[in-house]
This record gives sequence, structure tokens and C-alpha cells, in this order.
Amino acid sequence: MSKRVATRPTWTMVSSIGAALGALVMMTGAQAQTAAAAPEMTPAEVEAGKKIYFERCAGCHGVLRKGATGKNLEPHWSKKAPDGSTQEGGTLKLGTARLEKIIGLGTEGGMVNYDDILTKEEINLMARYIQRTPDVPPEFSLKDMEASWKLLVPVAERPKSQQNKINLKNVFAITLRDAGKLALVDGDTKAIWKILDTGYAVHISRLSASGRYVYTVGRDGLVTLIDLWFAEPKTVATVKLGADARSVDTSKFKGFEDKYLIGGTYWPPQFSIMDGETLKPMKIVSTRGNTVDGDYHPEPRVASIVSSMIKPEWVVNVKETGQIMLVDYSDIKNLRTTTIESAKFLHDGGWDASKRYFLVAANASHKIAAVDTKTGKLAALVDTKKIPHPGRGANFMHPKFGPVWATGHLGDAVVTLISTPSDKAAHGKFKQYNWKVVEELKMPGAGNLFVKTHPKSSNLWADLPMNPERENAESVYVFDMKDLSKPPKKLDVAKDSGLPQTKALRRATHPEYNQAGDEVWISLWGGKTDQSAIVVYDDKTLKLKKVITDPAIVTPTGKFNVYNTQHDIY
Ligand code: DHE
Repeated sequence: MSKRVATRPTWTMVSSIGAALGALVMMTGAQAQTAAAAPEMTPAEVEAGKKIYFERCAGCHGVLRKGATGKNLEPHWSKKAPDGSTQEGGTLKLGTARLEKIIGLGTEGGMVNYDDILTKEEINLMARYIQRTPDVPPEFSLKDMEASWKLLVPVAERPKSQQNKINLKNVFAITLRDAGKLALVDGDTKAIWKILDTGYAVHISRLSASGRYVYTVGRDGLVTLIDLWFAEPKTVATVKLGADARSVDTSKFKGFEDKYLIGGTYWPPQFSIMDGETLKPMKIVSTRGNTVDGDYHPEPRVASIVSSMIKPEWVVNVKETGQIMLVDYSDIKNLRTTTIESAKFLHDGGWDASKRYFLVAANASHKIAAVDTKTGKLAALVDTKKIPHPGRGANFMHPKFGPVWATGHLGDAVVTLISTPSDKAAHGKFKQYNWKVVEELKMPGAGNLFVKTHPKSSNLWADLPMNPERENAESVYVFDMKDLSKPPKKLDVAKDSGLPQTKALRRATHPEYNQAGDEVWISLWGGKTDQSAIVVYDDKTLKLKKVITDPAIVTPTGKFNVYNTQHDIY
């Protein structure tokens, strides 16, 4: 093993936006940390490497570079193979020239090419940087959280009733990824209502049980609480969860509406519980521990979190350990947690139609894990094609197999349909299919991220933003759920937007329905300096309805309709 420097680097945490970046790049001890055979780097190059690693690489490879969705990137690693022999590898063994090729051109294993994102010099810098011993960011305690907490408008000073005439149920919260902002768009008029500052590269937005508050979380761990009842939406509180985060959700069970918020972090590996109306920090729980294979892992990151409607519980999915935690929030002081073993590496997922089962992708195992939240047990581990990536998935009645939940795949050209149980007597005949893959719908290529439908629709929408072909990445595909034997209809979102073609791909991603379930909104995600757009289609006719574009719509990705997100409709 390469030698890690004994003294921990001195880190300074600050709580402003970009602070997480600062935290990850600001390390006075960096100069002292020279890995034995790693290529020479100046202190400025090390700082630049840290920043790029956090922004572009840590999500897949982990802060400590132990690998998850992406490969292990430690300078040197060794592991026991199934036949008992010892395998060795590492970035030092690969060397700068080979690493430059991998970073620039990508791999068949699913790593995207960075030659159109990073310059040649940056690729060379990263090839050298990842041969160094990983930089360990600081921990983040409850006291750190408290110090970062800003209550901008106390509850008593907030409106007692809605002060605007907007149909809040049809508002869309849209991530403006690289701008570090959130756009709130009126779904009825399609006008931009308000754009607010948030954390860096907001990942998801979730709604409070009442539908009044929007919560967003940035990759930098900054949670923003937005109140939709003011004349114009207003940020009423912010807090930092740590240096790197992806998920939040609220308490939705009867009697706990808008009471608590939970947030999960990639770094430090933990989840935090806050007051739902003020974000006042209440508790932090570490997720460090053993994987389902029995190995200790120092960085088990918190991936998706959802809130149960049938119990006062959150489902917390821990990526590296493959453990699914059911966290009972009825007594925060004496927190009870059920930990369910599943498979690695847990990522995103959604509820089945009955909202009793939560289905989550164990993407490196090519499986979907289903948890029965009523019994608190694993219901099934379903084998699928490579790298399932459901987003929240999609639920509908299959003409032959009854209730199914759908997931797309990053690693294969299919949309998988899994039969899910139902208590309805009329569905008894479908029981034989439960937890089986009943059909794989053919897509024109791999690289899907999100699928979506709506109870009022007979269409199933699937994107392909990670497909290397322009014509696939810039389009979405629509299956007719009444006749799944037909190939999907292709909608060329980039062309329909009417915007001039750009050199880099503009990825068409994240279909989201309006409240009525008769329109589908797609993000056309261009580069930071390109004109991007939200392209709206009529769900019945598949005809273009509206292109929402504005210089402020920078890198739009996730879109969250208030009503559908509040009620988990997908
Ligand atoms: Fe996501 C959901 C993690 C890259 C857009 N993404 C999630 C969730 C996790 C996650 C854990 C589930 C949250 C939940 O439900 O509580 N995403 C990660 C990564 O680790 C990864 C691979 C790399 C990274 O560095 O972040 C990653 N994600 C992306 C993107 O590049 C996407 C396409 C654009 C963006 O905005 O960054 C992206 N992820 C999304 C979206 C959701 C999401 C839109 C919510 C889907 C939904 O419908 O609920």
C-alpha cells in the first residue's frame, strides 16, 4: 500500500456557497503530501486537481477513491479474488499516459470521455493528480452544522396564507446545474416566476408534505428552504450538511407533516435530521460500517432517501455498504433504525404503485433491491441488465402482467419492467409474476437516466442523455403502454427546440409531467455558455407545445413538479 501521511491535513471549513469546493481544495498540508512514486506537481496544480476531482470525479469514484459506480482510483490497491489469489492494481501502475487515455476517451465500462469537457492540460493534470495519495476532507459535526445554519425569516414572520395567485400545485422547481440556482416556473403560464440562489449544482428538490416548502440540496451540501407562500418565492433558511451531498426528504406521515427534514451526505458519510420549518440542526448519524460482504468501509455514502406515507419512516440507501436503513422519526432522541442487507452499490429508486415497496438500484451488482416497508424486510433482489438507473422509476398497468415498475439502464439498451405486488383482489392473477422481470423494452442504445409516466397517461417516456450518439442523446423515446410491441416514437428535442446546433451535445433529459398529467417537460441541457431550454410536449399528440428558453436558463437538468413530487406520482 502506498504510505499515507500520518498528520491529517489542516482544513478550514467556511459556510458560504462554494465553501465545499473551498473545503476540498483548501488544504495547507497538501504540499506535504507527496506520494512516493507519483509524478511531481506544484502546489497550484494540486489545488486545481482537487477542485476538478470534487466537481467531476468524486460522485462516481468516491472522495477516498475506493470506487463505487466508478473504478477504484487509489495509487495502489490489492484484493482477494474469488479463487483466493491476490489481485493488485492502482493508478501508479497504470501511469500518466494510460490514465490520460482513459480520462480523455472514456471506457467501455461506462466512464464518459472527458476530452470535450476538460482541456488537454487538465487531462494531463488529472492523470498525475490521481496517482497521489487521496486527500481526506474534514469531518462535519453537529456543531459545524449549527454554525452554518441561517434562519433568514423566522416562522412567525412568514405569511399565514398564500400571498400570490399562482397555482402552486403546478409549479416546477428546475435545477440550473452549473449556475448554482433554482428556477421556479409557473406550469400553467410557463413563465419563469423566480430564480433563486442555491448550493452548487443542486441535485434534487423535494416538497414538504403540505406542498408549501421546496427543499433543495446542492452538491456542496447546502440545503435551501424556499417558502412558496410569499408574493414571490423566498429563501427562508439555509444550512450546510457537509462537503458533498445528493439527497433530502421531509417527514410525510400523518401528524408529522412539515416537521422534519433529513439530508444525506457523500462526505462525510452520514445523514442529518433538521427541523422542517427552520432547518435547525437536530441530529447527525454516521453511516460508516461494514458492507454486505463483511468489509469495513470508511466512506459509505448516503444515496437516495425517500419518505414513507405508511409509517413515520425514511428509507435511507447507503451506497457502499449495500445497507438500506429504515429510520423511524417518531422519537428523534431515541432513534430506532432497521438495517436491511441488500446489494452494492445503492443509488436511486422509487416507490411501487401501492407505496408499500421501495425499489432501489444496486447499480454495480446489476440488481434492483425491493424493500417491504410494512414488514421492514427485503422483499426481493431482482437481477437486471447492466447498471439500472431508475431515477424514481415509473408505475403502470401492463396489459398482460398487471402492475409493473419500470427502470432504464445506463449500461444496456433496454427499459426493464418488474412486476410488483398488489392487494387488489382483481390483481391476484398477476401474483405469479411478482418480482420477476416480465419484459425488457428495446431502446436504440444504452445511456438512459430517467423514465416517467403518469396515472392519467398511456405513455412511458425514456431519455438517453448518456448515449454517445448525438441523435440519441438529444432525443427522447415514447412507448405506447397499450401496445408495447411497437418500437418507441423518437422525439428530437434539440431540433424541436428551434435553437441552433452547438458543437457539444445538448442532452435531452429528465421527463417530468405537469400536475394534470397531460404535458411532459424535457430539459435540453447544453453547455454552460450555450442556450439551453425546457421543451414541453403534449402527452397525447406528442406535438411540441412550448419552448421555455431564456439567458437565465443555464444547464437545466432535474425538474420537480410540486404536486407530483409531493405525492410521489410517477
Ligand atoms: Fe444524480 C438523483 C447521485 C450525476 C441528475 N442522483 C440522484 C440520486 C442520487 C444521485 C443519490 C437520488 C436522490 C434521491 O432520490 O434522494 N447523480 C448522483 C451521482 O453520484 C452522480 C452519478 C455523479 C455526481 O457527481 O453527482 C450523479 N445526476 C447526475 C448528473 O450528472 C445529472 C444527470 C445532472 C445533474 O443535475 O447533476 C443528475 N440525479 C439527477 C436528477 C435526480 C438525481 C435529476 C432526481 C431524479 C428524480 O426524478 O427524482
